[in-house]
Parts: sequence; structure tokens; C-alpha cells
Amino acid sequence: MKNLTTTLAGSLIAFAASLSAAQAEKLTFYCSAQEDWCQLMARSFEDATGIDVNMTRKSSGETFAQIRAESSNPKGDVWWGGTGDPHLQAAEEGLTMEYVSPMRDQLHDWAISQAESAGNKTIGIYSGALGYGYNSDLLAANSLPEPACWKDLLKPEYKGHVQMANPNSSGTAYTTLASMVQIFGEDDGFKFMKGLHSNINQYTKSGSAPIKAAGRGENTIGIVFMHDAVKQAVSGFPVKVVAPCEGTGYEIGSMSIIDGARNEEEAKKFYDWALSPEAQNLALEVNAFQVPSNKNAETSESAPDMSQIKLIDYDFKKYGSSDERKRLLQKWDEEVSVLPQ
Ligand code: S7P
Repeated sequence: MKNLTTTLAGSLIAFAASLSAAQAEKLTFYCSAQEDWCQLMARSFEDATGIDVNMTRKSSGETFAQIRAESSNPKGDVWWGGTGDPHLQAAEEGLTMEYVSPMRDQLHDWAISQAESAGNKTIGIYSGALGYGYNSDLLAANSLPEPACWKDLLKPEYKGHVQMANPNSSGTAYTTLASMVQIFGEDDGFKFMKGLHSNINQYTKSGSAPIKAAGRGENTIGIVFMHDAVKQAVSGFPVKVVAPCEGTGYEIGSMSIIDGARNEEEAKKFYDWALSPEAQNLALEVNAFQVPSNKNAETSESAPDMSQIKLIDYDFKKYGSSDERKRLLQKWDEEVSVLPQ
């Protein structure tokens, strides 16, 4: 009898433990910022809430494609980081859900307009300007002039010295393509992309890879967000940052809750937390130099000063629309990427 009681009690404890494990709060977090920032956000949210986080880092275009591919059986809960255009496209395609955070009043207007233009299915978390950076040692070693404008990158002497990401996988590179179309007009923008193609040594998958390669001395010029080039310079690499003379595009890095999220409540908790000054200040710990969307969060002194950069009036609504993004990417695939180099 005593043995039976002990066995029963043991089974009950095991059952209760398995129930509580099954009910443990968890979050599947898709992240499109830099790996170190993604890891820090995941671990800090776990520490703040006790919610288990399973994080996957992929570039913006790749994450968008994954969310779309999983839409009949969503696996992710929240998508944080990455350029705003694919977040807007996801909203338009019904892949993300409407949510108005109680934190919204604390945000800059540009972050709120991003939400309003997408029926509150996304929101701005940071912004940053596009530009490029170069390895000054390599430039000097190859007796190359210092570039200052977008058009400088077409000069024949830079052949094999320029790197950018593929705009299909990378939000940075799609921002580049859409910016060139807005700065020069569609025909001349594509002429620019074709001329640039002749000088490109590699299209990488990730947007920041070209400037990391420049930092390591494996590439000369990388077309990236200026804050990603500043990160290399601050880390001690011989990287100079350029705000191109013609003016440049910019991103509103965004966050969205995935439609049909299995852990919707946890996703909303993450969303509210990620908009707080405390969470946004984590950027400073990993040298992420974007401008945060919460007015009370800190912007690093090393961050590019957006008020000193000639920014275009980037049309997020148009270039984040499903038809336009698909059209531009297809045109780039058919008319630029296939050209001989
Ligand atoms: O965190 C840096 C950053 O440049 O990465 C995001 C970027 O979209 C992710 O890389 P991909 O270009 O490969 O998509 C930007 O939003 C962000 O500013």
C-alpha cells in the first residue's frame, strides 16, 4: 500500500511538472537586425519577463519570404528589425496583424506614420540613412581617389572594388535600388545600377556584409547603411563613412506581429517592451548606431547626424507596396544581375 501511494504521488508530481512545462510562456522571435543585437534583445527580454525566446536571425527580404512561405501554418510570433519596406509589404499581404501598443505615445512621428500607413500592422523602431563606407588603407594602397558621390562609384578605376548585397535577400540593398530610382528617376536609376554592376565584386546575402569585409581588408567600398559603416570605424577598422553628395535614401527599421502567431500574448509583451527606452537603449551596448524611435531613448554621439545628411523624401508607401517591390526586384533580376561583369 505504501509503495502504491509513493508511486501515485511520484506520478502526480511528474504530471504537474510536465503540465507547467507545457504551459511555460515562450516566443518565437524572427530578427533582421545585426546578430549581436538580436541575441541581446532575446536574452534581455527573457531576463525581463521569464518568457523563453527562440530567436532566428535572417536578412529582411529572407525573413519576409519565410513568413510568407509559412503563412498557412505560421511558426514565428514577432518580427523585429530590418528595413521597413518588407514589413509594409507583409502588412499589405495580410501576413502581419494589427496592434496598437500603449507605448505608441512615446514614439517619434516617423515611427507612428509607418504604423498608420500600414493599418497599424507594423511600427517604426529605428531609422538610419543609406550611404557607403570604404577601407582607407586599401584605397590608398590601390591609389584610388576618395569617392564622395553615388556617381563616383561608376568610375572604371573602382572595378572589382565595390560590394553590395543582393536586393532580393537584403533590405539594405533593396533600399539602395529604391533610392537610386528615386534620386535619378527610373531610367537613370537602372542605368546607374547597371553601371555599378560592372564594378561589383560580389553581391552578398546580408546587407552589412560588404562593410564588414571592408573592415577586414577583403573589400574596398561597401554600400550599406551609414550606421553599419560607423560600427566598423568605432571598432577600430580603417573605415571612412560617406553620405553621398546627391542625397540619399533612408530606412525606418520596423517591427510586426505575425498574423496567426501561436504566442500572440507573448508577442504583444515583446512588442511593448521593444518600444520602451530601456529596450531601445540596449542598442548602445552593441554599437548599433541607428536613431531610436522612442523619444526618451538615447542616441549615441557616434550615430550619423540625420539632420546633416541630405535625405530624399523616401516614398515608403510606394516602395514598400507589394506590386512595386516585386516589380523592381524582378526588373533588377532580369536587367541588371544577368549582365556580364
Ligand atoms: O542592424 C543593422 C541593419 O543595417 O540591419 C538591418 C538590415 O535590413 C538587415 O540586414 P539586410 O540588409 O541583410 O536585410 C537594418 O534594418 C539595420 O539598420
